[in-house]
Amino acid sequence: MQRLTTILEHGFQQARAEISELLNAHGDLVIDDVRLGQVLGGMRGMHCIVCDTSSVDPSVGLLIRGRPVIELQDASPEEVFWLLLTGCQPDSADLQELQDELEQRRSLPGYIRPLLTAMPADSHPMTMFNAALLAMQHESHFAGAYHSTAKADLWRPALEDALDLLARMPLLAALVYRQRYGLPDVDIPASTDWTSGLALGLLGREDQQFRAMLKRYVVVQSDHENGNVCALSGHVTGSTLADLYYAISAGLNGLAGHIHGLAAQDFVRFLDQLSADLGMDADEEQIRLALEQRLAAGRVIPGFGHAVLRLADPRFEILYGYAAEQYLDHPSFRLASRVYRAGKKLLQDLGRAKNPYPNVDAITGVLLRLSGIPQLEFYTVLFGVSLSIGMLAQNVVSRGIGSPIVRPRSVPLAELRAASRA
Ligand code: CMX
Repeated sequence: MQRLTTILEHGFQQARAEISELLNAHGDLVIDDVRLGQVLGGMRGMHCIVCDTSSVDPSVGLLIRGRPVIELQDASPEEVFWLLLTGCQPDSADLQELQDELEQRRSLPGYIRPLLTAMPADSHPMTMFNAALLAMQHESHFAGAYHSTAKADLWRPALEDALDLLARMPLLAALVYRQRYGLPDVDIPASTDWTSGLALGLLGREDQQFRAMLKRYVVVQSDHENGNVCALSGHVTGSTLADLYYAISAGLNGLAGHIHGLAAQDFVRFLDQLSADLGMDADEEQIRLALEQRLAAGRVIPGFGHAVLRLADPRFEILYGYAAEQYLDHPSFRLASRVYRAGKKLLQDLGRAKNPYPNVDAITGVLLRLSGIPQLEFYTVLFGVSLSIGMLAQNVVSRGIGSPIVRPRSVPLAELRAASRA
């Protein structure tokens, strides 16, 4: 990966020089203020972390290296990984080299299968995936090189770990899927590209439509700047100079929460409850009543709202458009579409949620199920596989630009009380 390392070396040198100049000349410049509401409100909206791979503009949505995600919807995960890492599009030789590299690195260590077999048969697939990923920390180049490598050069073994982890994601996800649901092994030929390997490993047969869906699914969810719980957990852990296995595992733990990555399975579960109670033809008025009952019981409506976005999530729009092309008349898709309309209208009328639109988790589970993956609990694993692409790139970049250990201050409630009286 000579060209990739040369691009990164050059880019990181420039970024380090720029950071040092900014710190020396403008270290005291005020770029944001911190409100009491933000401290009590989950640090919402604070500008306090550097992230170059992508940004989330409340009124535009996800920008990957400045490009709206819709422009990249037909790219491959490998292309997007390169773009996230370097800020530039790979040419065909770059892409081929990356694909060859991933092919060489993709096999899983022999201890992974026994480890998964030893876990309780009804383990959550996300727990299995993350346990296996963390176990592979044994293979970390970063961990091995730490004591003999200058801090400024740690991005090199971090890149090795990132390439290993990226290469292994499809086989690992497929192994967890097949093991967890008692499915026979699938032979994935050595020359299979990243998306085809994942698609074949999951479905157990070649299917171009499924592969195309998965490619788009992975790409639109490959990064969402650094402030989301998953990426932030990975960033904070990586900032301690823990290797990428620990960092990605930390991020995946964050993703496994109900109001983050588990929302996709929860949305489909809600659809199932709805169809069991009211039938597949439930109309928008009936759905609204069911949603109101859910809110009255103090529960969230999964798949709606967003902490940053103030428009309909473009990731939702892209995948919704794709699903509509394939499944417009399917009863499940039609029911989901009525839930999108009823949920949005209800949240708009109530005016409490700052974003009343369905988010990406409202469509991903629906799309995966329609495409042949009926196991709801597995959806978070696929979200994790996708977001890991961004987390891997972010962690390499963070080591490359010398991001410091993250250490904000916490505030006792009494201090806020006192400040409010002053
Ligand atoms: N259902 C019910 N209430 C909701 C809601 C929803 N989908 N979305 C927001 N609200 C409520 C909040 O709980 C909050 O209530 P309180 O004032 O009582 O605390 C109020 O509306 C204002 O919240 P907000 O500022 O609009 O949203 P937050 O930044 O606090 O939370 C999020 C954002 C995503 C956690 C929230 O919208 C939510 O819980 N959604 C459902 C779970 C979900 O779909 N998560 C996936 C998010 C997408 C992703 O991970 O990328």
